[in-house]
Amino acid sequence: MTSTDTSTAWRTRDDLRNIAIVAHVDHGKTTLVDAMLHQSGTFRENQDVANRVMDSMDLEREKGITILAKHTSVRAPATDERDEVLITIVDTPGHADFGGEVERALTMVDGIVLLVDAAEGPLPQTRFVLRKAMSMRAPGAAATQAAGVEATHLPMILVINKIDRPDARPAEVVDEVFELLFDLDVPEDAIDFPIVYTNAKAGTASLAADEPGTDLAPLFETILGTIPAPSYDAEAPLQALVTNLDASPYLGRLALCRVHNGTIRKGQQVAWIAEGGVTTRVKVVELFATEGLERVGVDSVGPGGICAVAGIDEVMIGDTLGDPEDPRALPAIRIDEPTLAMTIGINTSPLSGRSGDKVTARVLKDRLDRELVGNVALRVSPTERPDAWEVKGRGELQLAILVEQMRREGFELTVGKPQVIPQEIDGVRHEPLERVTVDVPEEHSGTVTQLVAERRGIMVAMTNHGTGWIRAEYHAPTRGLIGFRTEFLTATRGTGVLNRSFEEYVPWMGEVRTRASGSLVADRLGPATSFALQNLSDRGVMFVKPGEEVYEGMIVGENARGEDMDINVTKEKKLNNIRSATGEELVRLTPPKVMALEQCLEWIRGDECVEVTPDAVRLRKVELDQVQRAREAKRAKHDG
Ligand SMILES: Nc1nc2c(ncn2[C@@H]2O[C@H](COP(=O)(O)OP(=O)(O)OP(=O)(O)O)[C@@H](O)[C@H]2O)c(=O)[nH]1
Ligand SMILES: [Mg+2]
Repeated sequence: MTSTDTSTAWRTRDDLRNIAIVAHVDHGKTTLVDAMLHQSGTFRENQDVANRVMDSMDLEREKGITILAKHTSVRAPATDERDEVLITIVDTPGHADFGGEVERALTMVDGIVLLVDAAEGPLPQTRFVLRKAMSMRAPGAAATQAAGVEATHLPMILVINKIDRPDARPAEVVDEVFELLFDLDVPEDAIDFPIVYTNAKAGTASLAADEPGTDLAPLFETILGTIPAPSYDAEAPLQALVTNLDASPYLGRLALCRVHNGTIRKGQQVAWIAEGGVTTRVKVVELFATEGLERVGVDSVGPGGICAVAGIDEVMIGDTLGDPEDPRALPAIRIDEPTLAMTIGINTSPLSGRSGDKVTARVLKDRLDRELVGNVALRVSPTERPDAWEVKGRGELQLAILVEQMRREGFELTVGKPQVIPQEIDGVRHEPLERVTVDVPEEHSGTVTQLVAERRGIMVAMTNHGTGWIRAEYHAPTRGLIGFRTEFLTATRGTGVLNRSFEEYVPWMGEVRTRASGSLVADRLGPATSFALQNLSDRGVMFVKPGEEVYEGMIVGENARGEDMDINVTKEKKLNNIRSATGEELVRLTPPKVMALEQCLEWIRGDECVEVTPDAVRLRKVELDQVQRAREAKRAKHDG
């Protein structure tokens, strides 16, 4: 911070609080926000409000997970002791692939609610978000620093949620959170935080694990008492950090800002300080604040406030809006580097253009560029091909969600296998390592450890809760974990639970095992026949059903043996007069294995890719021509 001489100018906005709710996936963040909205009188009585109302994107509702961090605000009514307080709550995603959203959200707030499931306890993403929060200073931290206190982390409240679960073990889970904090080596004052026990579904909170609550009042009071009001330098000029972008059909791009110092006013001229310090004078055309789930027009937003600004079409996340007479940039938002890359190109299969209307390289590039604007954790770079780009992100799910969204918009794409992004550190090649937590029935723990070991994973911890289930933690390279989930579920007969999160970069770990099976590859164009599929069924598991169009180079099944095999699935039975025969064959045919897009991306090998269209997801070889492919395979073998 620049101000060293103005310790007397620090003020606080006691009428505001800004918090982020962070947790591992599914621990109940969005459900808790629902309850907070309901109990603060945000909705009209008997207003019909959807469950998990903050999960407003189609894909969020379908998958039941939060993908983008979003904020809302509620009012804590005045009491005898204090005036009304506006609490802005940022709901964040728990899935590790969307960690960039958490990093972004933390730049908007002055404290966190760390939510932990009362039965599951801390999991990899709990660790990730806690580590982030513990390494971040609140925007007003300079104030406490000016008062002689070194604030090195965001203040927090621990919420133990799902206290109603029959297998809840709140006391143990609290201990596990303390262990986690010690393990993260946090400063001593970070260990001192209040604990609230909640049932988010019922909307109750209590300060004691064994006393059921009646409403969320204890949580609201704890937030007001623990999370510091935003502080600001009363003598500093306007400084607002752009923490997110949105689009309005009428107003164009909206910059979501956290005001750090000064006041931003509708109609005023501000200095827009972009990356690299490029400063432009722009007008605040419209200014909005958030009330519940609505955006409402306002005339001004003061320090500590969160607002949306219209009028700056090219604004980006991390930019600062400042005083034109005295523009001062705020520190940029730090986002971890992407760990995974895949190529996305136009659809080059013989069946291209059958269902999508967005098929050219130009529309594809435009779409990817647009995605970059709001998605801080993604990067796009050119490849040697003019019609394909390398897209980098944090994980398979994040990349798969992008592809799924584009597919729904009418795109046809060719998507390559996700590959880890190595990093050169001190001249040595490094790769991402993840912390993997598995919960499995005791009898499967040996098999799982062996599977992880084959992928160069090492067990770092193991706990037996005495319930017949084991929790084991491993360190394993991301490279080895691509495609692991499917194998893990098979090994545990679908009972196991697997969680992963990025840990650190480590020196390249050498070769890792990938899928053991080969591919069954169609050798010609045409519809698959039940006759051919029936005859080939002993070769392995089929992915296509009779009548489905296939082409040369398309993967139609998984070979039980290690190598690829070209097969003809279009072969017709020699015609005779007994018509009933085909009917019988249809009945006997095992149904094809259908994989979701994400599974497909995990399943393919380096020389394979996925064809994605609005109507179909097909697996294929990168090189479709079988003669060419055989030649390449021979050469690869020869080269060792
Ligand atoms: N029994 C019980 N279930 C709960 C409670 N809170 C949430 N759930 C359930 O837990 C599931 C996940 O809830 P969400 O609110 O979507 O969890 P989340 O933390 O927002 O998940 P992500 O955003 O994907 O990380 C839902 O089925 C909720 O109904 C609770 O207190 N008790
Ligand atoms: Mg959520």
